[in-house]
Amino acid sequence: MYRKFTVLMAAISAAVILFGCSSGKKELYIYNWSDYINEDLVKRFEEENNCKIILDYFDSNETMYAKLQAGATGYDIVFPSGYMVNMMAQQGLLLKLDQSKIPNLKNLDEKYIPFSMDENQEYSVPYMISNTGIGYLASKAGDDFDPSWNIFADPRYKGRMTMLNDMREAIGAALKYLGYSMNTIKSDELEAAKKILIGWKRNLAKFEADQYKNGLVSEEFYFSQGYSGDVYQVMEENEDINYAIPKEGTTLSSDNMVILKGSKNTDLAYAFINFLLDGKVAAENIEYVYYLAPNKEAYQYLSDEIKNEPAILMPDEILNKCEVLKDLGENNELYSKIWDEVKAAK
Ligand code: N2P
Repeated sequence: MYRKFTVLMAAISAAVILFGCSSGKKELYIYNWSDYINEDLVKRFEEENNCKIILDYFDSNETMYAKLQAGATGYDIVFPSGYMVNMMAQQGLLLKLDQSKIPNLKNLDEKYIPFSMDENQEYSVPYMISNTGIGYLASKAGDDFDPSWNIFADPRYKGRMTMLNDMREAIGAALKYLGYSMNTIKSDELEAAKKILIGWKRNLAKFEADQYKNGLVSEEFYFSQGYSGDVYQVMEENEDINYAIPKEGTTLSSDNMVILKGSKNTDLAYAFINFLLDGKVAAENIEYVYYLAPNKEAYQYLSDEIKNEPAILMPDEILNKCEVLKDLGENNELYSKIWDEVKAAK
C-alpha cells in the first residue's frame, strides 16, 4: 500500500514538473488593471491553446511596480502605462521583445505609437489608449456644468466626490487646473499643485481607483476622477452617469503589454499578445472595455455607438488637450514626496 502511494506521488510530481501544473495545462500569469480585458477572449485563448490563464489585478502603476519590486515573481505579462515601461525597462525587469513572434504588430495604428514611450516596441506593445476625466451624475451637476478639475473644490459636494488613488493622476489634475504640465519638475508649480490638491482632498470621500464605479452607480458619489472606459462601463447600470474631459485638459495613457524577464512561458506570452492584436479580437475587446485598442484592423468591426464616442475614438481637439505622463527619472521622487504630504494632510 505504502509503496503504491509513493510510486503514485512520484508520477504526479513528474507530471507537475513536465507540464507546469497539476492539470497538465500550460499556465500564463497575467497582471493587469482591473476591468481592462474582455474575459470571454481570455477563455477563447485558453480553449484554443489548451492552457490556463491566471489573472491578477492592480489599480495603479505604482501599486504594480511596488509589488514587483517587493519580489513578486511568477507573472508573465504585465500592462504598464508608457512612463512605467521606461522605469521597468531601466530596472532590467523586461524581456527585450522578439518581434518575429508577434506578426500582428503590423495591425498597430501608427497614429497612436508616439503616445507609447517605446516607439519601436523594443520592450512593450501598445494595448489600449485611455484618458482620465470626471465621471458624474448629470442630475447633480445640473445643465450648466462646465467640466473643470476645480469641481473638487465645491463644498456643496463634500463627501460625495472621489479622486484616483494614483499620485501622477491626482497631482496631474491639480497641475493641469493651474495650467501647468503634468510632467513639471519645477518646485513652485508642484508646491502650488500640492496646496490645491490638499484643498480638494478636504471635500473628497477618499482617494480610490476601483470602487468609485459602483459608488457612481449607487449614487453615493456624484463626481469621481476616473478612467474613460471604466466610467463608460458603468453607464449601462445607471443612465444618470456621464463622463467629461475637463476643459483644462487631462492625461492620455498608452497602456502596454510587456513580458517580464522571469517569464517561464514566453512562447505562450507572445501568442497571447499576438492574439490580442488580431483585428477582430481587438474590436471585441474595445466593445467590452470601452477603451481604444490602437489597432487599424479593428476599427472596421466597431459599432457606431463606439465609433461616435469622442472619449474613445478621440477627435484631435480632445487629443490636443491631453498630455502623456513621462518617466521623470530621479525627479519621480518629487511626486512621491508631495503625494505623501497630501496623504498626511488633515
Ligand atoms: C482600467 C484602467 C486603465 C486605465 N480599469 C489606466 N490608464
